[in-house]
Formats: sequence, structure tokens, C-alpha cells
Amino acid sequence: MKDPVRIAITGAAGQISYSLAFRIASGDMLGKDQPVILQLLEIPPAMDALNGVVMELNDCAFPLVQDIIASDDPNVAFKDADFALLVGARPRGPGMERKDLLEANAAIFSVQGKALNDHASRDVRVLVVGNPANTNALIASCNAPDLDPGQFTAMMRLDHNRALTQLAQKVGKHVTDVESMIVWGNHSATQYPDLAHCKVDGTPALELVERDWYENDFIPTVQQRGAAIIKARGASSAASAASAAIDHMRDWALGSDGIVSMGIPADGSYGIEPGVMYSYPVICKDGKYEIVQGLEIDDFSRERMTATENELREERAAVEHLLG
Ligand code: NAX
Repeated sequence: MKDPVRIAITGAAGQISYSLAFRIASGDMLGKDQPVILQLLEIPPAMDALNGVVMELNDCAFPLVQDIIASDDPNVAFKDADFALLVGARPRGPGMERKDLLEANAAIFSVQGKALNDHASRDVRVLVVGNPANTNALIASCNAPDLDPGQFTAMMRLDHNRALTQLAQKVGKHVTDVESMIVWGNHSATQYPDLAHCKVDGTPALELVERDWYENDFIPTVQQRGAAIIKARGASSAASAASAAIDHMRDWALGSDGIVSMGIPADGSYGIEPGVMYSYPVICKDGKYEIVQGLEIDDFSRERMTATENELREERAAVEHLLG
């Protein structure tokens, strides 16, 4: 039996976590042979609800779960954490401007970054799901000076998975036939789902679909998918977001099957200068991710990659004073 790993989840009484915690507990993230200790964080008003979630987790009698810790203190929830999934965030309230939202979340993610810095495993892998995910990840990493910024990532995998399915359905193939999908930039409506390098069963995707469908249907559909789910379901994506978070962490820890999209610290690759958490095409291997280099970027792609970068720089500017 392997030693258990500690997995912290914030916003653990929320709707994403109601799927996420149970799937992690059943071994979907790290495998059916990896025991886990769940360390669940909530805010004080949600502790009763969190206790209910803990009761249900216990009632599942998951063989892999060694312990469950529920707390409203980040210093407790992140203690020795090997993985941290930062799902909890402040939602936009009535009358709240974008800047207010950024600031409210910056306050949360700076505290959590410090707690990770002081208490988590030195090898902790952090995934930020709570929106605005890329900028929240930036704030957390800036407040964790003893950890490598590359240990902080933002979730783009839901966008990536959405793009896979849109294309596969369009060409009448299965998602597993699609390779080298890329979503660049910010987890927002400016993200750029890029088919220029994508292949389906070995054929370039752009030879299989009309340019008009790509530009005027595929790209906006992927960009607006979150809003479409809210319209249809009356609530934002939850089980699909949890599934994407599991895909992201599993691939990071155990290796990816080809290219996946991850929000990571920009390092100058593809002309995106450091200072933002930008989604790049990466390959995960041996517990690490590496940006896929050398892809050709045409004018169409460049314009979209720059637009989403600019939005990230604006978000950064709004919280610059909180970057530690
Ligand atoms: P819910 O509102 O259902 O749950 C959020 C939970 O976080 C609540 O229980 C709340 O009490 C808790 N929370 C708030 N502040 C906290 C803090 N400081 N510490 C610990 N817990 C805290 O939201 P849910 O639907 O679960 O979504 C969570 C976040 O994911 C939202 O910010 C949402 O916008 C974001 N999403 C991000 C996605 C992505 O692809 N990156 C997609 C799905 C989702 O929209």
C-alpha cells in the first residue's frame, strides 16, 4: 500500500466540490492504488454544510480515504498538502464591478497563497479553479515566495475539453481521435481555442471544417460555453468543472496523453512576457509540465493570443497592489 497523499480542496461545500471531492476519494485523480487524506476548507458560515459533505463522504466508505479534515482555517487545511485545489472564490454580487470582484478574490487568494507558502508540502501542486482563475493563481503564487511560481496553475482544462467535444461532434469522430487541441490565454470569453495545430485521426482539423464554422461558430461556442450552461441549467458548470480539475491534476502528476492546455506562469514563450498566468499547450511527463515550443503562429492566432493576454494584463493591473 502506498503512503497517503494529502489533498486540500477549498470551497469544499460548494457545487463543484460536491462532485470533485467524491471523485478524488474514489481514486479518479491519482489512481485506485493511491490512498488519500482529504483536507477540506470552507468559510465559517458554510461549516455546517461542509460537515454534511463529510458525513456523506464517510457514508461512501471509500477504501482509499484514510482521513478527512474539515476546517475554516487555511493554515490547517493546507498543512503538508501535496495537492491543493482552490475552488472556493467570491462570486460576483449585485452591483459589484469587475474591479471589486478582482479585489475581493485577491484578498482570499493572497491569504491562501501565504498559507500554502507556510504550511504545504514543498512539492505542492496547486490548481486554481475559482474565478478569475488565472489572476487568482497569480496572486496566490506572488504570496508564496518560498514556492516555485510554476507550482501554481489555473484551470483551462474545462475549456480544452469543451473544445475537443465541439470539434469531435462536428466531424463525427470521438474526442479520443482529436490531438493537439490548444486553448490559449485567459479562462474567460477572450480565450482562444486554436485549431491550427489540431488533427483528427491524423488529418489537420482545418481541412475537415469550413473556415467560417471555425471562426464564427466553434470559437464563440467554446468561449461562451459557461454562459450557455448557466442558461440551460440555471447554475454554472459543476460536474464538468470537477472532471476537468481531475484531468488537470491527474495529467500533471501521472503524465498526459499528448498536448493539454494549462494556465501557467508566462515565461516569454510565444511572445507572452512574464507577469501573467497564461494558458499554453503543454505536455506532462514525470510529474512536470513543459510548454510545447516551436508551433507556427499566424496573424489570425497572434491577434487572438494578444487580445487574451491584454485582458490578463488588465486584470493584473487591477490587483497590482496586492501582489505581495
Ligand atoms: P459555489 O458558490 O457553489 O461554491 C463555492 C464555495 O466556496 C462556497 O461553498 C463558499 O462558501 C466557498 N468559499 C468562498 N470563499 C472561500 C474561502 N475564502 N475559503 C474557502 N471557501 C470559500 O461555486 P462553484 O460552482 O463550486 O464554483 C466555484 C468557483 O469555480 C467559482 O469561482 C466559479 O466561477 C469557478 N469556476 C471555474 C471554472 C474554470 O474553468 N476555471 C469553471 C467552473 C466554475 O465556473
